[in-house]
Amino acid sequence: MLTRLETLDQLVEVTQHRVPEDLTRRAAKLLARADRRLALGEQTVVALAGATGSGKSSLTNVLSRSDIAGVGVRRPTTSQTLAISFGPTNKELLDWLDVHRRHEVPAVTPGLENLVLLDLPDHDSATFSNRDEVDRLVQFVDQFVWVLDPEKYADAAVHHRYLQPLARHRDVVTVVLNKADRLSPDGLYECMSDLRRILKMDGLGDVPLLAVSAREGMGIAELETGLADVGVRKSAARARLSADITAVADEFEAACRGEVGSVPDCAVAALDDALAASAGVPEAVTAVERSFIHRGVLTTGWPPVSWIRRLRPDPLKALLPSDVTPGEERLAHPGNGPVSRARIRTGLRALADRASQGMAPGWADAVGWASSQDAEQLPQLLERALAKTDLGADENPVWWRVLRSLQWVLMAALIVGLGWLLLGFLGLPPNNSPVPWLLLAGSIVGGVVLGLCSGLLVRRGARAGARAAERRLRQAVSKVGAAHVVEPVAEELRRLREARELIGRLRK
Ligand SMILES: Nc1nc2c(ncn2[C@@H]2O[C@H](COP(=O)(O)OP(=O)(O)O)[C@@H](O)[C@H]2O)c(=O)[nH]1
Ligand SMILES: [Mg+2]
Repeated sequence: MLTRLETLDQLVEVTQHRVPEDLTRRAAKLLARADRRLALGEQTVVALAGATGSGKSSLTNVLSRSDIAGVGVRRPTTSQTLAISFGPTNKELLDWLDVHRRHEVPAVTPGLENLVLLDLPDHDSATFSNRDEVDRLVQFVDQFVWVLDPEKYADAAVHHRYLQPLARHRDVVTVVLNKADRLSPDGLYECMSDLRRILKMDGLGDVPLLAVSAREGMGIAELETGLADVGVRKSAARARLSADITAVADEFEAACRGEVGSVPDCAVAALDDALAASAGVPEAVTAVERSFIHRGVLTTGWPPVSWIRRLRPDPLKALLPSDVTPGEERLAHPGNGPVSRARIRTGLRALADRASQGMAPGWADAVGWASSQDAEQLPQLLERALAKTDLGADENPVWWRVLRSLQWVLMAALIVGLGWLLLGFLGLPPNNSPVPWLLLAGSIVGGVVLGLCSGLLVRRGARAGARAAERRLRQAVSKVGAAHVVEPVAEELRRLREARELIGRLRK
């Protein structure tokens, strides 16, 4: 019992804000009630309940060998609950039950001394306070004896309002058909079969059902032995609370339904795509490629042409300044615009929807909150993560330098050839050697061809460099997504799994 209460306690905590508030509140109330009830001793509180005139007070008198309970001929007489203790009065218990009409009688049957019998007010009474009293006490008693009579045993109101809700407590319910003396043996048989049928429909098919007569004494000994047994077992209070726990666990089960998997990989990949797009990764990758080409051509191209590129800025420098201090706001960044924020929100919602498919609404909402708890900071977090990512833009490959040296050798040849020709034009020394022309033509053709070839190589290298940068950028995005979106969602799924495990333990 204690472990079940502890389990319920954990369940209330784990499911708080994820199941209807009313359920949390009732479960917490049940825990408080159980603590209190268990502290109040092992006496069993048995309530005689039923419609006005069914004979509750008469049965109370018969069982207590007294005439303490007022018996009404036509009008209901019980307006206040009466407690009969078959042993020393447990004052705290009756105080807790808030029952003030108290009597003590000796126990004639062994076992009865552990019993407190409550004669409940009539529930179909015109006085509303009586109905409230029944509704109140129904929550507190350990064992119910529902008294029906041949005239009104099938009364739909009684079955609907009281007996059907008690189905979850069938372990602590006994039904008696009083006034059996009024029926012929055949009539009684018929009535009992019919009643059994109705009880089955109420979900109380297997509760003990007795035919008794308070007036003639029929079935009373059997009822008394049954009650004494309950008293001896001293377990009715626990059984009642246990049934309450099972009932509330059923409600938790409904409120925590749904498959609990993990966050699907494809949903994570889709989220990463959305985050990457919102943070401008594709643009950055293009910029890396362009910057690569820019620097490559600048370094390895034919010098007379490639120097023009110096006039253009490096495409990457414009997009991602390398010195980003934490917390720095850059309004112009694509990650902060409304479009990219909308992209983030859509991505988060898609992930939450995938992860919470088939879940009860409270949990689906919780998954939604978990996915978007850091949504506001995501643009900055992504920006910071991307700013720290190495784009490979600082290291120029060695072969660029080799090609550059070659280009300069060719340039040197060009200059030598030009100088030579210039001297020839000035006529110093007279010469008509073809060597300067060869030098000139060779260095120009060689430089241009080499420039074109290295341009091709640079472009191919640029694509590879861009791919590597993209990999690193997406890794950085993925890390932010994992820490600020996927992990909180996974935490929620773990919580639901834990809740379902606890519910499973309670319903076992
Ligand atoms: N014939 C017969 N009448 C009974 C029996 N039990 C109670 N009554 C009568 O039914 C009426 C209502 O009884 P009461 O005990 O006041 O019912 P309560 O309203 O449920 O407390 C009274 O007139 C009783 O005499 C019984 O077993 N047989
Ligand atoms: Mg009465």
